[in-house]
Amino acid sequence: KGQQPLCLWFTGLSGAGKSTIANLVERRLAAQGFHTYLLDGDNLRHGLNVDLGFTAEARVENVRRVAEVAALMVDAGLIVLVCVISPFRSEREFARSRFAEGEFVEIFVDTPLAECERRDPKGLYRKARAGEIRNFTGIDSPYEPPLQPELHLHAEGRRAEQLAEEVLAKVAALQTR
Ligand code: GGZ
Repeated sequence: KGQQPLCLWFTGLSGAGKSTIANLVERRLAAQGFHTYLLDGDNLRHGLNVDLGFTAEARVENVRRVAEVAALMVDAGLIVLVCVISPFRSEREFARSRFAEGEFVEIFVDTPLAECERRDPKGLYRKARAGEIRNFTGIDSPYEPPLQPELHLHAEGRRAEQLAEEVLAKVAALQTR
């Protein structure tokens, strides 16, 4: 049986939970027999995007490359999960433009900055506050929240498993159309 290829585009602040949720979703989809691939911004920055930093220009290029790679993978029939902050609306709209109608699913992992900062899993917020890191999203670099995402995950106080269920329900709905 065929699968409806999709790009599940997770956007949100550093520490919002994008990768955690996407990993849970991917595991569940794989267990259901779907062919998937997870593109994680943080990992891609060690390879494909190793030449890019965090200026606005670099982020634009980062998101452009990730979108193009995701589009190739969707073309190959995969369900691609993309985790990048992708802070600018215009770049997310560019990403959307690379896919056919209905193939691009923008998922806003909406965790308030205060909560991301409390978690601070890599100590990056602390460094940004201390001025040791410049251009940190939410501190001294902007994040433009999606206005009409396909899925808005109100993530504060909810478990990642629960949020993954919401994504899986969306994917299931899109498979039966
Ligand atoms: C934001 C930064 C920065 C700055 C390093 N701003 O939570 P993480 O650590 O593991 O993932 C973040 C990752 C962001 O890369 P993206 O490719 O997703 O960003 S973008 O879409 O804006 O191009 C974070 C870490 O890199 N990181 N410095 N200054 N996040």
